[in-house]
Amino acid sequence: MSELKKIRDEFILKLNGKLDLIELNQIKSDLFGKNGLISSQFKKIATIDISERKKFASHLNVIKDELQDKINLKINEIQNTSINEKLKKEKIDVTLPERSFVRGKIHPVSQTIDEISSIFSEIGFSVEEGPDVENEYNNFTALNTPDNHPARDMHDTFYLDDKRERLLRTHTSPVQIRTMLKDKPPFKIIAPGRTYRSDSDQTHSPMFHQVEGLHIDKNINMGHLKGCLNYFIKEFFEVKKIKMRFRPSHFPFTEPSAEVDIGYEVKDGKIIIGEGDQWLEILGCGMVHPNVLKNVKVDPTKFQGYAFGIGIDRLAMLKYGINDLRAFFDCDYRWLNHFGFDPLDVPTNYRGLSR
Ligand code: 2NM
Repeated sequence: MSELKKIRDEFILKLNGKLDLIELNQIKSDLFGKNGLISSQFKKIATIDISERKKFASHLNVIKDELQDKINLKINEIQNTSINEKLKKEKIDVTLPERSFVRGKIHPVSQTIDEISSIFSEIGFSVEEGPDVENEYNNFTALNTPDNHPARDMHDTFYLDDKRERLLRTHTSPVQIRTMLKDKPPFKIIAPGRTYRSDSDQTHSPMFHQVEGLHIDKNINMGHLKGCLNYFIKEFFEVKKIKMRFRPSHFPFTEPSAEVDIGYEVKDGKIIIGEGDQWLEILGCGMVHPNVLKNVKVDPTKFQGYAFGIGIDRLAMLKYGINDLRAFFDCDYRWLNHFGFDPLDVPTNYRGLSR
């Protein structure tokens, strides 16, 4: 029997036995590896007498193919068996109910801040933010609020140290101060965010939300302020017409100052904004006091403008029919599920601002 036939018979016999993947790979390398039996036979071809060479080479090729095919077949068999065993073990029961999951909701205050930001961005305001922990200068002094002003009282402000240097901001005006100190006029910004006052009852929470606006340029007057607020209120409440009145008021940081009321009526127990003869106070505003501009190195003979402050929580309650302020901050999941917004829902007055 030729040497080739001996190799062939020996390995066919081996390959007919029960083998695992490791044993098969061993056989593969014994035959076809660098110094494998078949590989060595190929190297031998050149040394064989020319008359025998062709016959030997073709015989070798046939045996090589046979062994290779046999090994591949075996590998396939093993792989199929293991897949079939897996399939048998891991049956999928398509009749099982789906796994439940909970999707979060957007808090009405977050939703309202997004809406307000997008309304103001439409008319050229950009959004600025600042820290909740402020210093006394940014929160009071720069804003023309003298040392003895009632707003500085212990009962109102949360101070963070005995020297009263650090405090929780009582409004977002310090953001406007920071912006005016770091940039040059003109300014057209809004500052939404958390604010803090030591006040807690049915209608006051010690933490609440405000958005303040500031527009400083050459020749900005109260007409611009009225136009801006009128546009905002109509957009926010999604009404075509609004009744609005300015009442004289006082803030240390504006002169003149005003409070703005909007007209409403109650129909079938629901508040309707823009009609009726009832008045609802919704914001404070005025022309920025020259002292404030001087404090932030803006020349009040060249630049002037208006500012306003709006309470966000109450606006959200009005728009979305929520009647208890405290529920906003209870973190009651059932409440949020009811009053919250779907993260993937596009609000009716969506303007392309992304969260
Ligand atoms: C209000 C009412 C009136 C106000 C003023 C400023 C600043 F920094 F520019 F001086 N920011 N916000 C302002 C003016 C706030 O809230 C009721």
